[in-house]
Amino acid sequence: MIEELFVLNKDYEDNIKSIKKKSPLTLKLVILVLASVYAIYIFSINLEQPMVDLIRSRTKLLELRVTNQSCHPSHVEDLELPYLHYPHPKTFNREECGCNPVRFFTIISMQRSGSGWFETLLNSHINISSNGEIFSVPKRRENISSILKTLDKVYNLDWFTSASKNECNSAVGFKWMLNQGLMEHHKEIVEYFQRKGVSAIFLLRRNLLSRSVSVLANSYDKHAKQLNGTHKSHVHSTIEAEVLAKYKPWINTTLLMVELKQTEETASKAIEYFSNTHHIVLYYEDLLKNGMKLEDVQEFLGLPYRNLQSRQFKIHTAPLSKQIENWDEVQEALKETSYESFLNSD
Ligand SMILES: *[C@@H]1O[C@H](CO)[C@@H](O)[C@H](O)[C@H]1NC(C)=O
Ligand SMILES: *[C@@H]1O[C@H](CO)[C@@H](O)[C@H](O)[C@H]1NC(C)=O
Ligand SMILES: *[C@@H]1O[C@H](CO)[C@@H](O)[C@H](O)[C@H]1NC(C)=O
Ligand SMILES: *[C@@H]1O[C@H](CO)[C@@H](O)[C@H](O)[C@H]1NC(C)=O
Ligand SMILES: CC(=O)N[C@H]1CO[C@H](CO)[C@@H](O)[C@@H]1O
Repeated sequence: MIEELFVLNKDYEDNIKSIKKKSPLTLKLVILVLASVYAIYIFSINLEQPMVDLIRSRTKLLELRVTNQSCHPSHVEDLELPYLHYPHPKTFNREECGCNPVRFFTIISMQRSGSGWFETLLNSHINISSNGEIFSVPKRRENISSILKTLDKVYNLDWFTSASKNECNSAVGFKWMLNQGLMEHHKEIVEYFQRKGVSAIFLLRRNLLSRSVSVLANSYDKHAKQLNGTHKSHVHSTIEAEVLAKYKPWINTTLLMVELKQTEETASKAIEYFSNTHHIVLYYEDLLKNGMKLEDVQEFLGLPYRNLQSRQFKIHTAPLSKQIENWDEVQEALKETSYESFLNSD
């Protein structure tokens, strides 16, 4: 805005038309604000204090409107407006990107469902910051007020992780596991998402038996530390993946049936809770098989399309029959149940 006024003085005749075309409202509002400020200056000498306060607050309102007016994006449908934000971070200035709209998102997922990999893909986009599993720290999810305070900080771009981007961020979020306070406080969280225009990205796994294998293998490695004495949940080479995939868990089939049912129910309950928010449901298997799915995600977030990349490698690549110690038993247990299809697909 300052720049525009400067140009106006320098070369009034040439520029006035284009500026008027670009932002006639902004100009009018600037003049209004200036007039109001002047009015306060004149009247504050003889006016009662409440009146001055009223005029001051009016001026303030106008100023705010001017700020937002100047950030009104072009080429955007009205339907999208609730999802476009112009944060004013406390910790830095968004500078030249101050008027680039920012979308807020949350990846809602479960452990061992590909969300770590998915996040590295998103973070390879120059305009996306996905800040990791923020609510893995119990203190931040202790009660709803600490949850909302954390969300406010993330969406105001004041949350710093290795994934934080610069002032030209245009989508900011993090990943949230279903067992990290999301289900307990779903009412308030859904209300927050609706009020603030947060988009939910569900990332789930179709084959819950594969997920169980991954959960067991990951929990085994926590103690076994197979990669030269360090535990890794994600790997960056095929060699590392092969080492971790060598372990074949033995599965307690009684527990397995209970767990599959619980996992399935929790996931569908979560989708139901968030059904009235702006959301998309993705499956890990589909993302692996179909690169186009990543275009859907970027479109959902309203971002310019980019080829997203991750340096992570999938750990379990062999058929399930080769990954489970007591395969015959597991096969027997799932036969003729609604989970039978898990045996045949990856
Ligand atoms: C994405 O980031 C680049 C570089 O920081 C910036 O020039 C561009 O305007 C940003 N795009 C959007 C849509 O915010
Ligand atoms: C919520 O938890 C925070 C700690 O994260 C604590 O400081 C605060 O007092 C708690 N608030 C309520 C209302 O329980
Ligand atoms: C373990 O360490 C050895 C020696 O430093 C190295 O050659 C090997 O590649 C490492 N293995 C893995 C799986 O990281
Ligand atoms: C499987 O888990 C159930 C339930 O915890 C337990 O009762 C049973 O003993 C376990 N089976 C084996 C073979 O460990
Ligand atoms: C609707 C909207 O974006 N309002 C914002 C206008 O700008 C002020 C700060 O200048 C924000 O606080 C509002 O949220």
